Amino acid sequence: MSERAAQCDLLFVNARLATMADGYGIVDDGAVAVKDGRIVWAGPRKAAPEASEEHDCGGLWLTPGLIDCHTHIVHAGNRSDEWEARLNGASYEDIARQGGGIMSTVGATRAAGEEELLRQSRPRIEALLAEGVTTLEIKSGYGLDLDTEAKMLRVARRVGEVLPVNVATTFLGAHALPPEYAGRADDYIIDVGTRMLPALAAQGLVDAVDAFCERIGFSHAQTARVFEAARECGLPVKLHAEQLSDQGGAALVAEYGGLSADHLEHLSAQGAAAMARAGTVAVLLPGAYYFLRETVMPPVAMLRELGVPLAVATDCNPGTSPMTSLLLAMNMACTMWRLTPLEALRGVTVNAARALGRGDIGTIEVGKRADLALWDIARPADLAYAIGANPCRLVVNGGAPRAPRVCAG
Ligand code: DI6
Ligand code: FE
Repeated sequence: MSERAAQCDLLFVNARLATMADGYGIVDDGAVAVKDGRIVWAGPRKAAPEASEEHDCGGLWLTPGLIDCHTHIVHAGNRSDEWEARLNGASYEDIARQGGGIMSTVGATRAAGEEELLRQSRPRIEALLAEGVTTLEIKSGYGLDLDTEAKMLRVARRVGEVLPVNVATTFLGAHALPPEYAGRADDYIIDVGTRMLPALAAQGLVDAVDAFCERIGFSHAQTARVFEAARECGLPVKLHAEQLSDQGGAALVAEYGGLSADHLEHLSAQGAAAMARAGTVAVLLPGAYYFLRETVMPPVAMLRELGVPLAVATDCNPGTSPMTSLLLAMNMACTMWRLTPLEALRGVTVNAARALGRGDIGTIEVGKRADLALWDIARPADLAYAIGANPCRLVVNGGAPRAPRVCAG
């Protein structure tokens, strides 16, 4: 073995690379060298180092592993019954009176044990993993009490242990007002900030803090209190902002140096400018827009012009985006909102990494984690182009290759 051979343990060869380092970052006959789970070299095959082991990619396209940077994928129960009732003419009020809506998911999630919560969430997560997802953000927010929020976050951490995926957890205690606090939203926010968040953070369960700033959620002032509490815990913030109305949430999260402002259909020019100044990522969630049959689009052209990084995610949740395909989210963002296929792919790789504050993933570059996906496609635009296709042929997590489907049966 030559000295160079010792430089890497595994070399992916005969791949067309979309490194996403700059634009698509295409390398036609490329190779990627991996050592100890990290990328130690990437470039044209003819200049590649030697390795103890080679993996022939058969001329397929290799991209960074995909990143779903906004999900509520850990939850119990299902709301297709409400959805069917609404399509048969029932009103939201009828459904709410029968204990439906977000509170039905809260009830089911509170009632489920940890194993059961994992069992119900697992097929949804496996669907994402089959499409080349290697990092997944998971929010709490269907517990709305300390024990259940902790349970959701523990299950989220366990997902990262039992399945081949990196998990980033987000505490979303300020998602909705629990029935125990009816008429006392300020008291609930105090509980979220002074008791729940510090306790969960002390257990290492929280990577970031989120809130739902909306007329039907929490006010600008209440959201600011949650962000103050996050700052005291040394945790980064993100926000469900401007989904249904303009509450000035994007400017608020930008003021706190937030990682991302998500949804943004009703974003103002001032909000967008504040995000641009702060480097806050715009996370676009086409699944919720589609499922709610919204008509006001996020101001993509304005965000693009201001240089705000765009990310795309599933928002997987039982009420407004029962979606477990990140490739479909890419297609929807292009079709409905005119993102380019390049923007869509950057939105689930390099910019999604940024929305999670993760500098170690999202591109194929030296020093990054060896999280990769191999695709049987003609060109990278195919990932956003095809509806319902899954051209993923191999996934690599921290240097370890696996089949796209992880389901044991
Ligand atoms: N915005 C939404 O669209 C979802 N949460 C949020 O903050 C709704 C979640 C649900 O209905 O279960
Ligand atoms: Fe959401």
